[in-house]
Amino acid sequence: MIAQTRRKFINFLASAPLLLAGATAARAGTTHKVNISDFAFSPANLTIKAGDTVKWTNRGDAAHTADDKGSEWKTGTIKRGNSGKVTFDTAGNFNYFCKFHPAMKGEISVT
Ligand SMILES: [Cu+2]
Repeated sequence: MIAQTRRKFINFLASAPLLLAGATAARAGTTHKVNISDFAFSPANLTIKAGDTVKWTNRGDAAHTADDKGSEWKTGTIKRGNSGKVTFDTAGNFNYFCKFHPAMKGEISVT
């Protein structure tokens, strides 16, 4: 009897990580691509859902960044051929720019 109860408890423990993994997978969002080329973000305006990720890829020669105007997030320097990612967990409107070339601007709307 005791052994049986113990086995049930062990089975419960074994299933817990699977339940957690399932919950995480259900929330996994889409990854949206933004290209950086000719000193511009393309697309410059993007509407995504909370939980989604934006991936910026630098297709040009100069290094760039995507920095939130409100300083809530930034990609760090993205060199030629490299990418930077940000996951947006909450709804909001984010204007961003390149810290090296402030005339480069974009907007992410998280719904
Ligand atoms: Cu730039």
